[in-house]
Amino acid sequence: MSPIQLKQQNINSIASQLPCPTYERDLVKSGIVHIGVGGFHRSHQAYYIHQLLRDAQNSEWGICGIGLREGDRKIATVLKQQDYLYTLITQHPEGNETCEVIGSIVDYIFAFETPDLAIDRMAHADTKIVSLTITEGGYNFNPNTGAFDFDNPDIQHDLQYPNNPITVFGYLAAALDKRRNNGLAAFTILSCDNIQHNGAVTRSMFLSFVEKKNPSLYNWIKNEVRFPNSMVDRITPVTTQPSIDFLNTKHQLKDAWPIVCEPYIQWVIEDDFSNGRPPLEKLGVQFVPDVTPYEKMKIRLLNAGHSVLGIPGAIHGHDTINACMEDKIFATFMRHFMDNEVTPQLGEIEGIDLTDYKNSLEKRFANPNIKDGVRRICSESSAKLPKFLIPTILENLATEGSIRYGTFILAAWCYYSDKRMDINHNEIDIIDERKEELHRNAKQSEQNRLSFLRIPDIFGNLLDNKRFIKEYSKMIEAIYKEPNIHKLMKLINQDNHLVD
Ligand code: CS2
Repeated sequence: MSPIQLKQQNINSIASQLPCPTYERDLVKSGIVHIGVGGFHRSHQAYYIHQLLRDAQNSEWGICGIGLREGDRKIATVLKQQDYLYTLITQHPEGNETCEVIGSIVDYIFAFETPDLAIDRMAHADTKIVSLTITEGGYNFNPNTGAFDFDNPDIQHDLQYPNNPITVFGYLAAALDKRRNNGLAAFTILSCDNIQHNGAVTRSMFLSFVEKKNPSLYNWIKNEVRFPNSMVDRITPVTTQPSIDFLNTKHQLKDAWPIVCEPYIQWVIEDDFSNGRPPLEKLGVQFVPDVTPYEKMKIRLLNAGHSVLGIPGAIHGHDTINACMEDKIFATFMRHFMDNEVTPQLGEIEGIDLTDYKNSLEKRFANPNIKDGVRRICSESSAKLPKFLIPTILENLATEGSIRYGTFILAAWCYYSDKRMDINHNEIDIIDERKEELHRNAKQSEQNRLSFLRIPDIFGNLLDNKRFIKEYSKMIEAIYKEPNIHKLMKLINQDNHLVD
């Protein structure tokens, strides 16, 4: 049998192979507009909404995706060809998988080419929520000062041409201005990125932008728009050809961009919406008054834990996170980092047993069927580490806590940015907007041990701390003398600091 193209008109035939949407997708309204339809959005939020449409037959809360960047052209094309349908492949640790066709995305606008359509959709009466996954680096703030970066040329552009925006801030402002002029209620802005206080950060950045642009709109937004904080979680590796082939051969399905994910899924949100919300509590989403402790726990343990494995993993030549976890030295290092450097900074979290949480993270990281690439984990480390790892080091410096695991990762990151080569002399393919700048600074380390850290908007004021400098310098010296990552991690694990 030749494979069937994933498309709405073929749903009945596909349904004999795989679970498919049973709801009338034509009748579903886009109550949610989502900016940044990457793999994570499709394994997480779109999956929750799919279940809601399926189980609760609630047709108000479908999703219209929006792509702002040129790089979104591929997803725009693929989704359109497939009537916005895609397959979600959940990989269980035991080796089996479950597949389901997801139908909650009912439209997609490639705003890069048609900005007006995107603004109109956000300004439409049906739209109640605009949600975002624009990556940790997308919020346009200087982590050192916390201030909005007005020097960004795209922001300058959006201030000058409000009706033809480029950035997410320009789009949100244009759409909200339209709603206000049309007498419509504001939508909620829901950030789903891995940033602590993601809603509050979005609010403060967006208000700084709008204040410059339009003071009366600023007051309206300040009073009317809610920005709930949220914690999101589901490990979603980059889709690779074997997953596409698997659907083809095992299920006779032609899907150009399926999504692979782990079984674990979690979403914790503050119940603070401007204009209604979907009844996601029916699906296990937790609504809490304050999400901060959950966000902090997830970002500092899971996301930082990923980088703690991924950066030395790349130098050592491990390709995936599960390969890092199979390596006892790496697994021990990560657990020590979590126990000794993160846990003391977390305190009590209602309803959470931190030991269970860390044990479950170890299992999730070790899932051999997820094959989460170290390349993905290390991508955009310049945006991730200032949010995932450096705050832990700073808090431990302030409280006299242990810093050696976190500091070693920064030293390893310097070596990685400098040499771009693993210990077997294979090139490391670094994806990072700032990789050249990192490389320039890192490569002077042999002459000046601290050179890598002289990027204040990444490393903040770490350089002002003598204890940190001492520990970091020893680590740099050790790595450059003998880049035997294994040996060094083992020494650190054994409580042998590399520091006298
Ligand atoms: C990862 C996240 O890219 C990363 O650094 O830690 O994408 C992670 O897989 C998700 O946040 C899981 O919820």
